[in-house]
Amino acid sequence: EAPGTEQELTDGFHLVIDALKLNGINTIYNVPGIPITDLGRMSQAAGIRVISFRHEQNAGYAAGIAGFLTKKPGVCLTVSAPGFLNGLTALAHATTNCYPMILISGSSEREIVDLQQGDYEEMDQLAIAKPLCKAAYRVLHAQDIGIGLARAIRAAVSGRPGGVYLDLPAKLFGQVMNADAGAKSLVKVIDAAPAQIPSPASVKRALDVLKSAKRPLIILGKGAAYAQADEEIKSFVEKSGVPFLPMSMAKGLLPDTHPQCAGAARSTVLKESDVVMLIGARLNWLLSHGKGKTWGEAPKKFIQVDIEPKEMDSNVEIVAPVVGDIGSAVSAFIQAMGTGWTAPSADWTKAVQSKREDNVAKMAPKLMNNKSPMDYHGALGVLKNVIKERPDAILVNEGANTLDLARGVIDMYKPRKRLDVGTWGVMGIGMGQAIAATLETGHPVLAVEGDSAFGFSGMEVETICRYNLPICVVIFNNDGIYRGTDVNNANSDPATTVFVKGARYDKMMEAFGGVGINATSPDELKRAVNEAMDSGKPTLINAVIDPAAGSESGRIGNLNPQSVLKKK
Ligand code: OXT
Ligand code: ADP
Ligand code: MG
Repeated sequence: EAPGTEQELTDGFHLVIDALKLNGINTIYNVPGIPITDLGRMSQAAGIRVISFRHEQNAGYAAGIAGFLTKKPGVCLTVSAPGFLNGLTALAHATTNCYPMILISGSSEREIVDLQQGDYEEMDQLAIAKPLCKAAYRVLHAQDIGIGLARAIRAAVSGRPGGVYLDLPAKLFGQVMNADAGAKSLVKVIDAAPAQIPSPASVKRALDVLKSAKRPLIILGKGAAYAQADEEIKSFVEKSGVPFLPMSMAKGLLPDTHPQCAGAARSTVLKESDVVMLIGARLNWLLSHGKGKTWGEAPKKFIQVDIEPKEMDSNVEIVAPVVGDIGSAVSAFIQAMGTGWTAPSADWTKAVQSKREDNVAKMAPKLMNNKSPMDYHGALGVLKNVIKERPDAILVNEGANTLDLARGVIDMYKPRKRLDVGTWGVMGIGMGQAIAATLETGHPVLAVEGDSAFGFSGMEVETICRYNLPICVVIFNNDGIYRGTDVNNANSDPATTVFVKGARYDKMMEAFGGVGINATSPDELKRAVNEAMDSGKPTLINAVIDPAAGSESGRIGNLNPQSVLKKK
């Protein structure tokens, strides 16, 4: 070639980075290694925030919750085979929970993998990912990187959001092509999640059913929180005058202290209501599939608002399906209600309110006890006030008793501030979600963790310290799973549910330069948490809980199969 005519070149590495940036993806959650170490380094150099975790599952949970919080796909980047598999649980979790996420994994060479010749970290990753996510794609040529990422983004966020797998074989990263052609090959996704307007007939049908109710109920699910239609949802609920029940991650869409909130009258409203409008909530196990004892004797009519048509009639008949995005649907409701909407009868709303007041009053004294070692309520009474005083802080919550009791006790005041175990009730989301929550929103995080729950992602306290994040982890340390009091009489091994007694998780935080505190009473806990939340320093508080305080599986002990033969 004559001097001055050499082509400007780009390669797979740069095309992936440029494609991400073009689509506004500015954070990657990853664990480095062959073949993606340089992709991480070069992404960082190019201005993308690259957060390196200690285990891919935690990076994956971070990416999933980032998707939930931002409506953009959270990106997790892993190495081949084992790294990919570590990330896959989180991808399946994102899909199950309808969080948009893209798991990008490096992979080994197709020629060797397909002949099963034993490549480094050989695995047919695309085939394995496929049944566990919404869509799975592989890119083999540098010029297809742009379109590959565009497909992944659109698949993750359009319709019902979910997890997408993008397979990038090692060889792709080094492939070169002309820089101009490379730039032209990139695709900026236009309108990745288009509004889906529900049909006017379905809107009218839904309102007619709601209007006909004597004892209506609105159930808000995490789809409603995801939709970011906060003002519309609040206006609709208030205009309707209907009591609302928030599912756990929908808490705060309207404050738990709102006069129409029926969170503290859950059994009553599920049993007694005659018309139930579901907004972004599925009739899965968390709602007893819409039938049985939980729902009482009286016949019930269900209205359901969801973006996924197949969700309708999944468990029981939906008499008024409204298929569309929640923002559009709720706006259409508000419009169609006009000015003549009549609130439900005071008999109903007063009955709900009085049940709620009873339950709140019953709980109040428990929250003020100052026992040491603490019980759940004594400790949670403190944390309830921490969030009340800092409604912008994000609460991450996992465990069994630690989860179920915190969900009831800690009131939420703003949308998308409560992040928990989701649809699978999975342990291990804690540190990943805490890290992404503060990075994506800029708000501090209070992570309330069972000691078992924490163990699934505990090594990420190093990550929290490394990035100096404003996260306060409170471990409800009751020496084990559900309780620390089980005994094994068969041999000298500890009982299967019990951990090292009196463990000091706070020392883990100190090992990495964070603040570690051991709190044995509500007063000590209060002081420590307030200080942590005010200072923003990475903090871990070992909250010593009475090992006998919990119950088997928290509020869902009924799901444990029973052996008729078990010796008592
Ligand atoms: O109306 P009624 O009278 O019924 O009263 C209700 C409300 O009205 C009322 N309420 C209130 N009263 C007063 N004031 C206020 N503010 C208020 N708010 C509400 O309280 C009651 C109860 O209300 P709630 O909670 O809304 O209602 P209910 O009936 O409980 O709702 C039903 C459900 C199903 C919707 C709800 O229970 C729910 O959301 N549950 C989620 C449960 C869940 O997901 N659990 C996690 C899984 S458990 C288990 O599987 C665990 N594992 C196994 C494992 C897992 N999960 N994952 C992996 C990867 N591997 C293994 C393990 C290992 S948990 C676990 C670790 C546990 O140990 P830890 O040490 O971590 O934790 P500890 O238990 O603390 O030791
Ligand atoms: P929860 O566990 O809080 O009850 P689920 O995860 O079961 O909530 O349900 C969330 C539902 O919300 C899913 O069925 C999903 O299809 C739906 N969804 C998610 N985003 C939207 C949206 N923007 N518009 C309409 N429905 C949505
Ligand atoms: Mg425990």
